Amino acid sequence: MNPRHAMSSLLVIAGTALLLAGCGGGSGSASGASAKPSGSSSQTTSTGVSTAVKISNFKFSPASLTVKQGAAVTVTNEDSAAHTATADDGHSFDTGDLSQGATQTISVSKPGRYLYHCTIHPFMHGTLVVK
Ligand SMILES: [Cu+2]
Repeated sequence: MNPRHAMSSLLVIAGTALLLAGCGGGSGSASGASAKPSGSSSQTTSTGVSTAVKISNFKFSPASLTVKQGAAVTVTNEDSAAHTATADDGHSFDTGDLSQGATQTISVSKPGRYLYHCTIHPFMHGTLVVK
């Protein structure tokens, strides 16, 4: 193998690297995206903030719940009758029919004030505020 040949290809590589670095201009910290291996670190919210809605006696409790955007809200039906928690707008979230003791998790990523109801008992209303 010709050593000069090897050297020149090294130079080419170095030159390319310089060009790439030169193009970055200014804020060169963009490449700091760390690819963490997904796994073990499932974060549990230990802040004691309630992100659960219970349905009992044909009422949502609490009637109004404020959560952070994307937070998981657990809806549990404690009545013997089936209920749903369905966004009034018809698409933001819907637990579907929850039979007694059934639980469904919903989450809303867009901030806003969401009114919801039970499709089986339209007089049941609740509010979910997403911040
Ligand atoms: Cu209901």
